[in-house]
Amino acid sequence: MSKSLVSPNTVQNEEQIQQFSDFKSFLGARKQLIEDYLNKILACREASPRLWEAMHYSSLNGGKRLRGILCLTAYEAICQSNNKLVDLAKVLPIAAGIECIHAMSLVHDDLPCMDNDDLRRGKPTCHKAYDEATALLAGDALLVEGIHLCLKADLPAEISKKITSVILEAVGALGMTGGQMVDLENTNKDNVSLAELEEMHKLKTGAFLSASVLVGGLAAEADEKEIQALTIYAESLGLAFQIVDDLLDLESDSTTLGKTAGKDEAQNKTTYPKLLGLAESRLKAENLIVIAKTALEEAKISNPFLYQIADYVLERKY
Ligand code: GRG
Repeated sequence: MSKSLVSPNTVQNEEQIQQFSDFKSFLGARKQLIEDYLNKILACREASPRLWEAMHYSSLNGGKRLRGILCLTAYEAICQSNNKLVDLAKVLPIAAGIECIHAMSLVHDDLPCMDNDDLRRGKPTCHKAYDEATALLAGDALLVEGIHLCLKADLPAEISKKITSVILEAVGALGMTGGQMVDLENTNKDNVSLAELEEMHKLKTGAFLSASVLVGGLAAEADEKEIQALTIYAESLGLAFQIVDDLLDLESDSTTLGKTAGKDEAQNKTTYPKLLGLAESRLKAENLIVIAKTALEEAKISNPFLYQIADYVLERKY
């Protein structure tokens, strides 16, 4: 970590916060932290080993852990801004819970009645590796486990309640689930406008990604100004993430993506490149990343990795 970007007064728990020389090792270490925790939680084999196996298979099968890492990093950044002790153990259950809920959304999204896909994270989708009923139940159980983990974090009750409520709102009918419904309704429709596309993605992808950042800030007891900055950062990041997703679906291949490339066109979905073209879509994503980083700068949130995650969202290859 570049020392100049970290306040000299920053209090850090050296046992838990290693100093990373580069962004790649930071991402790797945070991913490992989340996965080690998930491995312990999902090691249970009681009642139905097949169900637990399917849950394990669907959540510990690769994945960038972007949402969990965003939660941890937002927490760390706000603690650092306010010279508070960083104790990642306090938010790790929330980061892991977020990844369970995310895994659940992928399992259900891949089902034949939704996007009907065979490949996820470079492996057969849950319903292909197991069967549809097991995939449905594994998704259900991952959702419940995710919510339970959010409540298990060692935080004051009021904060814990607020965090769980933010996450539930982001995945419910006013968030991800609602967005998925609109996506299904928009499929095969020829006249979806840019405003409608944006609204759908704000719900389907943006709301949960934003919540992942926000709850990290809430766990660190961010003030109003910091919450506002994190909200702008997260919403811009969420939209940029989706635009890049559309571009990758068009420009990359299934091996690199770990999921079926070219699906949007095959399913006649409206996308950013379809409405704006490739160059303008990329420019829009780049501008959103500038907006995200400017919001952090203006609120004097200086954790370098929060900025680098924004660049990573733009530059990612899968
Ligand atoms: C959560 C209650 C509840 C219901 C889910 C199926 C469904 C309803 C929603 C689908 C949401 C969905 C799949 C949105 C797509 C978001 C997206 C682009 C996911 C890919 O995220 P990455 O690239 O994946 O971060 P990895 O594999 O890296 O984790």
